[in-house]
This record gives sequence, C-alpha cells and structure tokens, in this order.
Amino acid sequence: MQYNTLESIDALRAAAAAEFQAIVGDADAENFRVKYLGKKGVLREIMKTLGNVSPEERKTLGAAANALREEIESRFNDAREQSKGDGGGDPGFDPALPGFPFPSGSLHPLAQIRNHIVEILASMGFSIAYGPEVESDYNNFEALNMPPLHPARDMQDTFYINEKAVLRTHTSPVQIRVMKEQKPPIRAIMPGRVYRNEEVSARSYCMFYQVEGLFVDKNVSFADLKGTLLAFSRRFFDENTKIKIRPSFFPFTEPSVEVDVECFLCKGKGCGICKHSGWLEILGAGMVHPSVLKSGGIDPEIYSGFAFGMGVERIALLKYGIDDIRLFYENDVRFLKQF
Ligand code: 2NL
Repeated sequence: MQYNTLESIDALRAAAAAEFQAIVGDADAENFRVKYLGKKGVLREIMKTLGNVSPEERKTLGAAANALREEIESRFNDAREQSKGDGGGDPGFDPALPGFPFPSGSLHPLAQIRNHIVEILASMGFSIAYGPEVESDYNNFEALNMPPLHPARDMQDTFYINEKAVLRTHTSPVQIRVMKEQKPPIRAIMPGRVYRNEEVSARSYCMFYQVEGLFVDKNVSFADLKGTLLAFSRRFFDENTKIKIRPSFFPFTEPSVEVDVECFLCKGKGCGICKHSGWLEILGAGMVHPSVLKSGGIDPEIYSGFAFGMGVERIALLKYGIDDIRLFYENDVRFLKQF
C-alpha cells in the first residue's frame, strides 16, 4: 500500500479505528500496538514511501502521518490506562461506568415494626416462641380464664373451625403452651397473626399481628412490669419517653392496666395523632391471673408473673400517621413503596 495521498492516510485512520474497536484482550492489544505504533509499524513505514513525492507534498503528508500516529498512540494509551485493574485487559470496557440500576424490594411496614419490637425485647432477655394459628378452644379461652359462657367466646367475635378449634383470637395460647413446657423462670415473647370475626373497616380488620410477652418467676412484681414497659418504650420511641399507666380489665390478668406513651409527634402538647390528649395508648398488660398460672401448670403460691400484649397494626398506624388499617393488606405498591 502506498501512502502518497491524504485520502490514503484517512483510509488508514478508518482501518486503525475499526481494528482498535475490535481489540479484545491483551494479545489483540499487543498486535495492534506492533502493527500501528511499533518501530516497523505502518506509520513509520509511511515516512519511507514519502521519498516518491514532491517536497511540498512530503511536508503535508508527513505532518498528517505524524498527527495520525499521535492520535492512535494517545487513544491506545488512554484505553490501556482505563482497563488497568479490571483483570480482563479489555480497553473497550470501562469498569468505572455506573451499573444498571436493579430495583430492590423492602420489608412490609408491619414486618418492620414487628422486627423492631422483637429485637428490643429479645435484647432485654426475652426468648421468642411461636404456636399454631388454629388453636384448641381450651388454650385460646378456657385456660385464659374465659369459661364456656364468657362473652369473648361469642360466634360474632371468633372464627370457629369446629366446636373444639378456633382461629386464635390472641397469641396468649402460645403462653399457655410455653408455661406447660417450661419451668420458671420464664421470659418469652410471642409474635404472631391473630383473627377476629369483626366487620372490616378503616379501624379494624379480620386479622392482625400481636406481640405478647410473659415473665414468670418467684417475686415478680408490678414494679418489674412497669420497669420493663418503660425500658421498652424508651428504646422503641425515644430515650425521654414518658409512660402513663391506667387501670383496665382483662380476664387473664389481675390487676390489669393499659399503658399510654407520651405522643411522639407533639411530645405531649396535643395534636391530631393523639386526638389532642398528648398520650397514645400502645399496650395492655397486668399481673398474670392465679387461675391462668394454674392452667399453665405453675403454682401461684410460689410464682407470680406479668404479661403484656400489643397490636402491631395500631403502633404502625400511629408511627406513620396512617388512617386506614386496610392499606396494610391491599398490597398496593404505591402504598408499600413509601416504607
Ligand atoms: C392488648 C392486651 C394483653 C396479655 C395480653 C396474657 C397472656 C397470658 C396471661 C396473662 Cl398467658 N396475660 N396476655 C395480658 C394483658 C394484655 O394484651 O391490648 N393486646 C393487643
């Protein structure tokens, strides 16, 4: 090939560019370097053919050939510099370019709240216990001080599978199972799904999540219950949270209480979330009723205990300022994406 016109040098540029694009790996790169940039490479050979042209043409063609050599050299060296460290030695591959975005999912808001509750209580020494969602009528009601004619057993409130089995209406039957299986000291929490035969509305659903806790040992007092719930609230909300304890009633605890925390949004001043009271009701609790300890095979003359229960949905509604519980179960990604 004679390179005695500017066109022929342009053709060489195009050929070099195509070969440069096709380089894959170190061996290709070395062949390219030898062919175009080496001591006996095409661009040095050009200079020898310039003897056949006029001095003026020689000047133009020489300058064009030099420019092309510098151009190829700098592109080659740039690519070699960029491919350093990618292991493949492919100058066409730039490892510094951003990757393709990969959409990642996230935990359901209820799972996030439940995990947070469980992590705090587990770090305080509570172990985690699970039980079946289809429970015996005995474990769900009778053992918890709700005898056959107790109003909570009404068909209107409970999904009956048959005369002896129900969809559990709380996680407390798991506590009965734990008491029967273990000797005090018992310190356990039971997270899980429970069912109520209620009309579905913005405020209640036929299914929800609970976390209950149980502590049984010698000399467990109401002060231990208060200390545990205060420590929990301060970890879950913030370290200065205040709690308020009000008398209440549950068939399975005596005395029974309801626990309010100072509203985390307005810090007690009063706002829409706390209905201008400054307080939010977050859980129910009490000292385990002696007949419930007996059902669990524990002697109430020797041991005492406290128990507490909270609804995960309720806490999630409050924390995120959501006004309709059904949103948690519709799986609308526009809702779920926000958490
Ligand atoms: C609430 C209130 C509560 C319990 C659950 C319990 C279990 C046993 C014995 C005694 Cl085996 N108590 N659980 C006690 C008080 C309150 O839950 O509002 N839950 C959403």
